Amino acid sequence: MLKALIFDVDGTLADTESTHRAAFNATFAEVGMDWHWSESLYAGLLDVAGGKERILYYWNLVDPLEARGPQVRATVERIHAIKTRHYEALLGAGGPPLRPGVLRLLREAHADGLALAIATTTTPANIDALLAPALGPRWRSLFASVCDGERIANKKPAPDVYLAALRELGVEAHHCLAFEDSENGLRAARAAGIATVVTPTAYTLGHQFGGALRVLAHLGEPALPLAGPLAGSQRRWVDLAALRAWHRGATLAAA
Ligand code: XBP
Ligand code: MG
Repeated sequence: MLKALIFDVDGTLADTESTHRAAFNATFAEVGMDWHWSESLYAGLLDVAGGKERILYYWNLVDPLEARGPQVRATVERIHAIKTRHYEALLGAGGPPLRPGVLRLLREAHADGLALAIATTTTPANIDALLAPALGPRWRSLFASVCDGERIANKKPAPDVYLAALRELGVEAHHCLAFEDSENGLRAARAAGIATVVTPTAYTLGHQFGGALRVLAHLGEPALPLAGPLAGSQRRWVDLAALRAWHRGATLAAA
């Protein structure tokens, strides 16, 4: 029986990585670093989950000697705090909307008594900056669990953040569905034993999604239907009936 839906944030709830990239570049300019992450470079850097880890990874690429200096960790923390401030300011000025079907499914699921959770690699302040405008200041009350990048040691593709969400939900993996946008995210959710629906973004279209329950352009809306009907139905947007049917199929296949 399906008891909970667990959502990734960046790329899944909203297509936020262009805003993250702009925040990183605004930070590098502010602190006087001659780094600039282009779309194509950033798409590759997204293989490294976590903004702090991404900064350190890139630093090792461009200046491995300096990247091993004694102050590097403190400098990365300082840069990342500035980046988070830029990201919050960009979202405050009008960030990307929630992706098609996300708000509708959150509301349908919550009304139907399913538990909702977030399992993300991003910084907690970023979740509020994205969801408060979209869901209101009391957005947190919609979710039984919010597990973010600062609460776990090993980021995606490690399963840690999903295992933490399962523990907080008090639900077993086979009673859940996860929603992700990236290969790392899919791997993390699958490693935690959770059947996963993938909705890639332009940054992750080329990723490998083997083992996904479904890979869809987005979750769809009556006003913004998918290009074709969902497999086995005439519906052109994902609703609870479709999720329950897919979850039943995954459960039978695993039996
Ligand atoms: C995506 C990430 C994050 C963001 C940047 O998280 O990997 O690192 O790219 O945010 P998810 P931070 O897809 O798991 O939501 O700079 O705060 O890490
Ligand atoms: Mg993501």
